[in-house]
Amino acid sequence: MTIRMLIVGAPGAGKGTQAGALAAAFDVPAISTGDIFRANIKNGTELGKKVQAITEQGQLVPDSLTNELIQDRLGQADAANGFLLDGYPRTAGQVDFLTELLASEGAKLDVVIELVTDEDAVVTRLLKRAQEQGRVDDTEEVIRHRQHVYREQTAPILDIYAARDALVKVDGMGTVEEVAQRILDGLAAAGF
Ligand code: B4P
Repeated sequence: MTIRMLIVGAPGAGKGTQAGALAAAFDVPAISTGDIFRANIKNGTELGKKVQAITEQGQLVPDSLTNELIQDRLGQADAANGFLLDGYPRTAGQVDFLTELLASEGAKLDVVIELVTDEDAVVTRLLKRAQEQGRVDDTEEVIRHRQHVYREQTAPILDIYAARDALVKVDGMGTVEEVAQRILDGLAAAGF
């Protein structure tokens, strides 16, 4: 089965945490723009140099760079029969770009999974990750800013997908296993 999915949620909602197993369940690659940016920063690439300060401050990388990256990644062979995008699109401009990119190949998104979480509880999750992994954008100040950016720029795009009847909302609070099961149940109820 070909399936093109997105997983969307506020910072710390559990997107990256859920993406691997979910993608494996549908036999598609999980593609995380955040992971790709972090790998480029770590490897000191030209792209990494351009985005390092932006991501460390919790700002969004400009659409032009992010869209180009996604176009390249979705053009790779393993994405030909579907994918799970994690953390993209995050702006209305990215939604338009992705819609047009897929339409140019006669394709469209099948389903968008929204993880719904409590803002204060996810700050606690992210501060725990800061202790374990030392991610530089996981300080309380930067987390609060990322939440603000999410409310302003990313949350509104969910209305676009709701209007297309492609949105599955899932309660993202609880254990990782509980959330994973709710996602599978939500997808099954939507016919996937
Ligand atoms: P992301 O990498 O997408 O960062 P994130 O929102 O924190 O999500 P992540 O997937 O890492 O964490 P998760 O919620 O799974 O983006 C980082 C930055 O890259 C952005 O700020 C931006 O600068 C840039 N960027 C990325 N995409 C972009 C785009 N499209 N356009 C422009 N800029 C872009 O998990 C968080 C923590 O919670 C983990 O420690 C996890 O263990 C824990 N957790 C998860 N589920 C849990 C549960 N059920 N219970 C307890 N803990 C849980």
